Amino acid sequence: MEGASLPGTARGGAVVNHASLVDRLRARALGSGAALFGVTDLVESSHGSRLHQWLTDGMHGEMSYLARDEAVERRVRVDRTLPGARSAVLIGVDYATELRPDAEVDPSRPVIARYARGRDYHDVLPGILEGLAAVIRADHPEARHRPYVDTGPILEREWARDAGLGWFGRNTMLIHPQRGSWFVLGILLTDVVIEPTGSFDEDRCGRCRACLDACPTGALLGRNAEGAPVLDARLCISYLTIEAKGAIPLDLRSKLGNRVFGCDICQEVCPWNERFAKEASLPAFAPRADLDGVGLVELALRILEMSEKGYQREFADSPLSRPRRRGMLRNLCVGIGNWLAGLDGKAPTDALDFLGQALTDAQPLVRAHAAWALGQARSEVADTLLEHRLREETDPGVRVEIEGALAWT
Ligand code: B12
Ligand code: SF4
Ligand code: SF4
Repeated sequence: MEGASLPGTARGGAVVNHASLVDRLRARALGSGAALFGVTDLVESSHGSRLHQWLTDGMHGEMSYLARDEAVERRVRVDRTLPGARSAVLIGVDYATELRPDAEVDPSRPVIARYARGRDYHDVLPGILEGLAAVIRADHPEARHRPYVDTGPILEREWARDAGLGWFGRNTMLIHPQRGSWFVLGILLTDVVIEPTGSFDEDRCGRCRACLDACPTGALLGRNAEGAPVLDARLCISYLTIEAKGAIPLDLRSKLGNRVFGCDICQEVCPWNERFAKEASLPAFAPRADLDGVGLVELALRILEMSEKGYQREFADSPLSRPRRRGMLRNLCVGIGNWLAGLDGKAPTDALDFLGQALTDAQPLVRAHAAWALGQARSEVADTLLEHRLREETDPGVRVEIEGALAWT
């Protein structure tokens, strides 16, 4: 936590000026663009059983990388990742450049989660953590370190809570009382003992339930008997648009609205963000110019014309690369379908043109979601496109989508 300096201490016979190390680490972190800083001891996770239960309940969906035995063990026991690990230095970096809610945004425009509007934080935070490692190395040349920014099985939020960076909100986000939750986390494991800065033990959600009420899909299930916030990732728009590889379940598509990458709703409504959030200071998080003010159809057409290689090149330094071209087109088709559903059969020509082209894309996933979107248009032109395609379509899954889309007539 942004906080006080601590007295020097003696450990293992050697007197080390921890106070000054913590102070220098804090100064380096804050000077490099972090908003929050803290240090914690590394003990076995006290919430390992919660992680096991979440996985046993299948709430991680297709994110099998979370459930592998080795990954679970390493999440609970950090010394499996860095033998002899004793301390963790945590940073929180603000990323939001737009603090107002997105709700009023025009439904013909895509909403992309705030963390993904600029450069990928996975590429930005490691540099700050390497700088912190250099500060430790100046005192302890033999020290071993391991920086992580979602890059390994680490319970980042739990260690961040233990380092004083905030509490687990009902939306499962780590929230800091002077910052809200628009920050991402990075962690540096080290085998050097550094004096901890103190954990954040309160729950400041009080009786508020704003995030639970606002979540469009019911993914937030409230706190369990132990007080841990529970999220069913399979229902979360963030999971559906970024992590899920296959079709978006039919009953959830309309709930996505125009959120085509990630979701910020449960943070937008949080009073701690309304009151305390601050804009990102790092220029890396400035929104990409090519996404600024772009329409759903314009962006979808641009991506449709790219190959997968071209898409990866275009979004190389952006989180948008993760769902790949086909996942992003899937999401855009759903966004366009939801927009068209609100137009009473008056679908604009460019939207129908795009969906007609997407209906012949090489990827069945794209064709399937284009078919669904055409069904939302409720227009003769859309039906003609669907009927033509049905004559040629050979993929059974896409045929089912086309038949479903035509079923309204
Ligand atoms: C998998 C994952 C997801 C999944 C699942 C999210 C989830 N809530 O579990 C999906 C794809 C849905 C997702 C979405 C998002 N994510 Co994400 N995600 C992760 C990841 C990689 C692992 C999280 C995990 O292990 N979940 C499993 C659950 C069981 O663990 P947990 O959430 O840490 O929960 C702990 C508590 O339940 C606690 N606990 C247990 N018992 C008790 C008891 C009490 C009393 C208390 C208080 C707590 C407690 O123990 C658990 C384990 O330590 C982390 C990075 C990381 N390595 O940690 C990023 C991370 C959590 N994500 C992050 C972000 C920014 C997002 C999004 C905002 C992105 C977006 N805009 O779309 C959304 C937010 C959705 C939401 N409301 O959570 C940030 C969060 C930063 C913050 N301020 O909290 C992280 C930390 C990445 C980072 N490096 O910054 N994410
Ligand atoms: S990110 Fe969106 S869908 Fe996921 S829990 Fe929050 S409000 Fe619900
Ligand atoms: S919206 Fe309310 S309940 Fe949800 S995390 Fe914020 S303070 Fe907690």
